[in-house]
Amino acid sequence: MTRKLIKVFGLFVLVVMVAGGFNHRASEAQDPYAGHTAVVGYAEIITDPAGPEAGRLVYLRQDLGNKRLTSDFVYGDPRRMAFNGGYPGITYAVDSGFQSADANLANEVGWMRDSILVWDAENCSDLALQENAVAPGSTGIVRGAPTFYADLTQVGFVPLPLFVSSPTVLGVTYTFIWIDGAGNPTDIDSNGKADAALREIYYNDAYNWADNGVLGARGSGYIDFPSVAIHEVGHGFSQAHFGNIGTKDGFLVANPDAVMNAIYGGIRWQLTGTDSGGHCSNWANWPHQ
Ligand SMILES: [Ca+2]
Ligand SMILES: [Ca+2]
Repeated sequence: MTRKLIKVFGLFVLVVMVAGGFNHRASEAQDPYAGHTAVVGYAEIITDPAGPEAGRLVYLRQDLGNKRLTSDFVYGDPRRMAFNGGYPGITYAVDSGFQSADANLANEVGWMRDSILVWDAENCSDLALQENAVAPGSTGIVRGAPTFYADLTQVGFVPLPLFVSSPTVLGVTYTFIWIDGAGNPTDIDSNGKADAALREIYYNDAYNWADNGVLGARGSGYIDFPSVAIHEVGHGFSQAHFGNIGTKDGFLVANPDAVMNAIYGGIRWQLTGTDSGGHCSNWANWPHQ
């Protein structure tokens, strides 16, 4: 089987695994959202700059009616509030059950939390965040877990089929969107974006990870975990990749440098101006009703 076929098969498996069983939990017979279902819409990937490609966006539901897959959370979305504890803002969770054994990665659970706080510290926005508990070792919705825990969950170092089919992928953020009973993405707040249901973040343990702020220069053989976690959480907060990709000294490079570059650029624990700008454009008006 060619690598391309393996990749396609891997995505097919993911779609099959999430099909059915994740319906909006209608609380009353007249619920206008009865029949709405959360389905995986796309995956955003950050890659090793020594690999053959820059990070990319993989559409998993491109067959849907209006093909509008750019998505964002809706403040006070009753479909999210039915599973996130009744919280109108964004809830997040950190699963401590899938940790890497890499010797130079000492505090991955702490960094999964801190990567959230890096974005929340931006003064232009108030994300109205709340942390929800998640059972350690919960499988994750992408892999067929029966329960939603939060709007944004970092599941951890899980050997996904994606990491086997695309071995230069460092991390991935899956976005689930709501579809109605006819299979079309919904836009209940009429902002032109499909309504996000939840997001999940996974990391590829095939790489050698570090979090001491020293190891992790591009091409060093180590990947700095905080830098990748902050990048993935950027996707978790609806931010897209940014920066032009070129080649220099045998590596893919991005310009201008930003946390949200599609390729790993070494240790980067602070947001750049472009990262902040993208974040503020998404969230300055949140909560918006
Ligand atoms: Ca919308
Ligand atoms: Ca590893």
